[in-house]
Amino acid sequence: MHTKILIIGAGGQIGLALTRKLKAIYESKNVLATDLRADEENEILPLDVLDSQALYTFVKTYQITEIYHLAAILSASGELNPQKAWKINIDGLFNVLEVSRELKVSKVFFPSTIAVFGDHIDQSNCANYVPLLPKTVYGISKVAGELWAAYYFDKFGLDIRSLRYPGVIGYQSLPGGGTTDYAVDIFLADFAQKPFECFLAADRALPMIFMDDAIDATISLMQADKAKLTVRTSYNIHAMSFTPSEIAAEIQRHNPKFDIIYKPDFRDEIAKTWPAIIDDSLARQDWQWKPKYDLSKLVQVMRDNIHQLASKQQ
Ligand code: AKB
Repeated sequence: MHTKILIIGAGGQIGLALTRKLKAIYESKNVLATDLRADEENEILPLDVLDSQALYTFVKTYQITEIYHLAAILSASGELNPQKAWKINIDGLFNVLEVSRELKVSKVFFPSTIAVFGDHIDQSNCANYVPLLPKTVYGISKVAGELWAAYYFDKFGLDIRSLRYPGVIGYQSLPGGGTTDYAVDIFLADFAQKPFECFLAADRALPMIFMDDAIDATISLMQADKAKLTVRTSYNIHAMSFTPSEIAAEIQRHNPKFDIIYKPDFRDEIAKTWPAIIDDSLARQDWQWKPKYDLSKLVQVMRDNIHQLASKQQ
């Protein structure tokens, strides 16, 4: 069957970069990017995932075969508005699941996160299958989403695939509302030659991934042989782990004048409940996941390209 892709939440941090890559692989005419608001510059059409009728009509009209459902409220924003986060993250997913079941969409991608874990796990090596006891609304909604994904696979045969993203760092797009956003903002401060005020504690280690690796992981999982996939909740993927003081030190190797000040706020409380390193051996085994970027390569590529993001801010 001819592949026709719908991306929901294409205007977000991962959505913009993923849309670009999918268009390069499948041709622009076969990739329909949508978000709540239209965006002519990025060829994004308006579609509200909470409007189930509009979603149904869209999928039917364009004979969509694959959906990447990226629209979500992230951890920090979710704590500020729990009801809204629950509504968007859960009702939105349900609409995608139902339309995919009814119209027999062949594959669906649903992003999960390191926020599904709680502070009871081994934070230095968190396995794929551990009790999931998240401390944020975002984390709770993603655990529920993972379980619904597995349910739709078991019950209706819907081929829905998922990754637990670490903090995603890229120069292609701005993040918004996450606890890991500091790791993008730090490069904007370095570029602007300003001291960086960090909302996490100096020694708060978290799993992180460069955008290109995150996009490659997403597409590799979606292209993987269905028979090889053993995880139908969500796959852990790991690339690197660092603290704010470690990334600051790496930036200082390039710019010795770079300065960081620590002012931990409620986001540090969120980060405290997340693992520092996650064990992604199932992803490596089932679909040969392997990241290309470590901390030193990340800092190099971010510093070389951050002007692109800085110009979008103005
Ligand atoms: C967040 O910080 O909320 C996200 C995530 C780790 O899922 N970047």
